[in-house]
Amino acid sequence: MSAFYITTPIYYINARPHIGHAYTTMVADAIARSRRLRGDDVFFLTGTDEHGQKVERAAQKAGVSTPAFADEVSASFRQMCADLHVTNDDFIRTTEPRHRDAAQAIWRKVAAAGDIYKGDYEGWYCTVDEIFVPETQLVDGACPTCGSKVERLKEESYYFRLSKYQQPLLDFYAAHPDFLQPAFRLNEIRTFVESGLQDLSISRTSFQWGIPVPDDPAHVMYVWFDALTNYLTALGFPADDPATQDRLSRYWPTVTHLVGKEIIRQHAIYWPAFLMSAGMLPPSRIIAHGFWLMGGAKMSKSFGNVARYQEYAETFGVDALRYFVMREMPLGQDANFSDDGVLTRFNADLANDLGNLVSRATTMVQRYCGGIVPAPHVQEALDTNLRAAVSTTIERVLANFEGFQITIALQDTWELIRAVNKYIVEREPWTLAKQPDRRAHLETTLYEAADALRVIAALVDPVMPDAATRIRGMLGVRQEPWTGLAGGTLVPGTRLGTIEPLFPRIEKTLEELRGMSTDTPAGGTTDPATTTPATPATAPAPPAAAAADNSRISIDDFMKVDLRVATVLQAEAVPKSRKLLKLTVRVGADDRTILAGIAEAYAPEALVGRTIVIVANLKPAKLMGIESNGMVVAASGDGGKPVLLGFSEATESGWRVR
Ligand code: ME8
Repeated sequence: MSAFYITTPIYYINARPHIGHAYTTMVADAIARSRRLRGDDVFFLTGTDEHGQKVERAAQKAGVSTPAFADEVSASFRQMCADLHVTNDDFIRTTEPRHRDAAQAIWRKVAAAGDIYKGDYEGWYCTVDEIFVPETQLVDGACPTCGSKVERLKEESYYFRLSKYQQPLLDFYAAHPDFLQPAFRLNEIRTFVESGLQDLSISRTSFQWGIPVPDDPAHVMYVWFDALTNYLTALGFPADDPATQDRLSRYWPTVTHLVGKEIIRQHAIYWPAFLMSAGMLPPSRIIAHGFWLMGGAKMSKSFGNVARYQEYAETFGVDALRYFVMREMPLGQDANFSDDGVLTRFNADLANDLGNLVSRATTMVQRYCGGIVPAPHVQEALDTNLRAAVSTTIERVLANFEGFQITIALQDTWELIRAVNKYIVEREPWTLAKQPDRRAHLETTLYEAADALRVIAALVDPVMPDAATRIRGMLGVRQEPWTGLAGGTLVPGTRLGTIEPLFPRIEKTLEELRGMSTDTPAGGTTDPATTTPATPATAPAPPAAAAADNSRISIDDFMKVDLRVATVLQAEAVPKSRKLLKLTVRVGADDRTILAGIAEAYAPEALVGRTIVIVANLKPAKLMGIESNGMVVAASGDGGKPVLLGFSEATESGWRVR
């Protein structure tokens, strides 16, 4: 049994989980499940990264002690795992004593190697990403990664001799071309390392919420030094009893770190260098995935445009959410998260393709064979082709899971689902059932369809474990390992279980479904400190949890929002939308279309000629198939109707509002 260790990043606890965190965790879960199905000895780790200044500040803001704050938010990530049927074997918190011991032990090893020295740090620091930003990389004085304002730091600091590891890292990359996937990421990292590495500040003295540096408690460790060690803590490091040694050598360095692309540097440069210094081997694999975007921007708590997983899981089901994210985002690429996208995939792929197949295959065995799987009798081209498609799909899906290409594995599976549906349509069992002399064909068809469905259930199992279990329940079969998975092994005579609809089609529009405006992301929250590109003027007030994330913004941040006086030229209702109006507005010399969620408060004709205020520099967003170029600004109380901004003195269209 080969050992397979997979990790997610440990998540910061300055905000509650959103779809981005849920995504990485669900993908890691699907990979872990697929490896268990293959018979591997899997260890799957996730957890929370709890130290650092921003957590200290977030707790202060929430008016609770830092440990109490950490307990509460960490629990919400643990809950996320349970909610999303994630099968992690451990959940690590960096505030646990086992982790403090591990981080301090690594520090001691690195110090013993002569790679830590004391100096003074002066420079820029991004508290949101917890990274030091060289002056040359600042973008308009802000962090190049998240756009937040950086802080000037001047303090005594311990340094790690990262520069010493430039060549060893390059040698390591050369010897391990699969170390970082997708491959182009390794090229980027190589180029970065080749351009020269500076020593890294790895301690702070200006706050207390961290792991004390061994023998110098005035310093706490830089959060990344602390955080990266978690991957070893969970294996029992630094204990050196035989059982822990055994565990360590079993799972390390054969680990797969699944991370978002923004933290590749920490994982592909710092982490291997720390380990090399400590006399340990670098991790064997890093898989970097892309970002979920919403309204064109990265979904992120610091941008305030986050979708919460709970609402999607509630509305569509956990399996449908798991399916959507894994089907929609190919490894390494960015993808757009939209309500429309989820609903479309639900109805097309789950209700139509898979749901129909399950319903047809099982009800026909019920109807024509008394609920007992018949034996296959004939082997015509149609049947052998289907069997061949089943075998090829098994091979492809297993290989794609092994290569972490879950999206492609799902595409392969759906090709098979469609092929089985086509096979049923071509054979027309409902016609065969009326022709007693064609009973052999009828039974063969029903057998082959049910057998292929059994295989399909096995192939979707890592992504949609509940659906797989339910399909198996209907077919009257048990979960089977992927080793030995093959077509034609369904035992004739198997008695079907109770048939139930798998993914009933959702006929309602999203608006009807959830009593919401379709232009509001289902789980979207607004953050008054930031602009939410796709959020209409009538967005709900942020929930308390999101409010705790807000930080005050600088005048520079505010000035990024281009508010302008505009005149409404035309206004009309948007078909099928309760809340939206389509406005044509003039902003200076420019006419543009804007969708506004104000239909419940204003009749279109009452708006024509009116002077309003718009956000002019929002990225365009498509709502109900119409591109909106900007956002109308309105005031609204809790649950109240929006009230458009206007002026009591004369203004001109195009004037800036600030
Ligand atoms: O970076 N799209 O924690 P974090 C896809 N504590 N994935 C996303 C995402 C998005 N829009 N937003 C977040 C940290 N993620 C550190 C990690 S590891 C030793 C320390 C996911 O709370 C993605 O996996 O900011 C990303 O890398 C991670 O959440 C960042 O979580």
